[in-house]
Amino acid sequence: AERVWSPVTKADFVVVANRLPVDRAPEGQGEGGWRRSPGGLVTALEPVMRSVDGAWVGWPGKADLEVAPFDFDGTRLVPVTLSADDVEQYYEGFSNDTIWPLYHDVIAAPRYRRVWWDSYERVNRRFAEAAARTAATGATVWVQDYQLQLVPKMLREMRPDLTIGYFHHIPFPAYGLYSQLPWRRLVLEGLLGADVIGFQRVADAGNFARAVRRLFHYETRASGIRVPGENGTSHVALAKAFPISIDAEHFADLARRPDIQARAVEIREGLGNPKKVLLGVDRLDYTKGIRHRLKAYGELLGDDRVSVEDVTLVQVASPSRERVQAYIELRDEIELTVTRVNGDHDTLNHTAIRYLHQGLPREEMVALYLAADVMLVTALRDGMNLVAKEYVACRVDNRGTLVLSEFAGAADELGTALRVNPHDIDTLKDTIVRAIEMPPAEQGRRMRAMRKKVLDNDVAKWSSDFLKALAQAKARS
Ligand code: GDG
Repeated sequence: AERVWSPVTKADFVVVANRLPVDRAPEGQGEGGWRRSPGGLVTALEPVMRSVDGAWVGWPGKADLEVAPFDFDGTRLVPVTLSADDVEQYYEGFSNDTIWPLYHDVIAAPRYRRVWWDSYERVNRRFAEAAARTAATGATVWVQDYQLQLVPKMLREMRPDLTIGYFHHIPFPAYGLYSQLPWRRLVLEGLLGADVIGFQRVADAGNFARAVRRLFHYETRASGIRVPGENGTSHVALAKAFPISIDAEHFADLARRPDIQARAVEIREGLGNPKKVLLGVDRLDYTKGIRHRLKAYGELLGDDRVSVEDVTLVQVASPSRERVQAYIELRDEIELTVTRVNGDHDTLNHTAIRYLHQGLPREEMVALYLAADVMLVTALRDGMNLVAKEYVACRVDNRGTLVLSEFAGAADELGTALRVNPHDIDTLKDTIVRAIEMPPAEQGRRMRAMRKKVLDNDVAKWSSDFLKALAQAKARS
């Protein structure tokens, strides 16, 4: 049934995320000029949003865009306006050039700039205020990710009646690195405003709890941290792992579609029918280990351990954060490497690396997963890595080999992948060769075990586990 929202209707369940779940649609398309954005979080929360009186607070994705709250597909969307300066300082600056590199173990050097921090605080407050205006009395609010770490505390102060959850999609670093952050106490205090703080891996929750003990000496018991509040009050913040996942059944359904299977065959033909297709799919990001992967593959060609006649690597690098300097430099390095490897090894009929700096439609991604004999996930640090789980979900034929970095959260669950340390180029090379040569029976044994994991632990289970923990927190207080 259609719910009718009036401007004063308050929501019992509110998601707060950097981005709204919609993008501006091209002229004449979409619902009211908007269309659902393809992101994973949107799909993850869709079933939850459908079942409750939900609202979603977030940025509409374009600077200086002022839009009144509106309804989309049964959800109330509450836009938060960001100026061009906010985008530069809060988003590209503090979120993506300070927190992102610091939390991914300083693979790139974090930049600590006070004006960025000021903007981060200001914008976090704007999100908290929008959430406070939107939430009904006693509502549950679920804050998403590292752009909004200060929101839980701000919101708790504005609205002590709310139950507040926070989920951290990226790693939480060891204290030795975290302690670099000039605002390390303020960020922890921000997060500790939540009743449940969710992380991808047990190790992330551990790093967080250790940072809290070092800086605040709060009492911790099991996963619970007692956080003192105003005048003698306190609350317990639960810091725990809730590994995120995908809509595995949806991916498997796509992979069973005859047109998509035909497309997979066509892709292989287009590549000159190599014996083996290797695949990498990543946002173009320095955390993903794309350079290490290209280095290993290039050396294998140079050593004559693989031949371009037999093997092709398809690398999809979807454009990302294109105004941040580290990403501009990374793109140049990767494109130089791709050109060099291809220049050295291509023949007129075969290419070593087919490189796409493009976002592809979901169906095309699934066809690629089906076309790939070996999936290379060589992240240097990654909260989870959903690409690894998508590949597994799509292999309804129980074939294919996943090479998976131990530095990706997915490695905790996908124990029968070929695990690798991507910094160790020689072992990475040996592992790629082993994957290329893996007999079908062994592929099947490993893939079946991984498929069971991913199908049993899908994204619906992730959100319901988290929300159950949040409901228990509510019951306790
Ligand atoms: C963050 C954390 C964590 C990529 N290129 C295309 C495309 N994609 C899709 C993939 C996948 C998603 O984007 C990427 O998710 P990942 O998990 O691999 O990585 P991040 O973007 O860094 O996500 C990560 C995640 O949050 C969730 O918590 O796992 O660790 O860094 O779904 O398929 N999709 C399409 N075309 C592309 O070209 N359609």
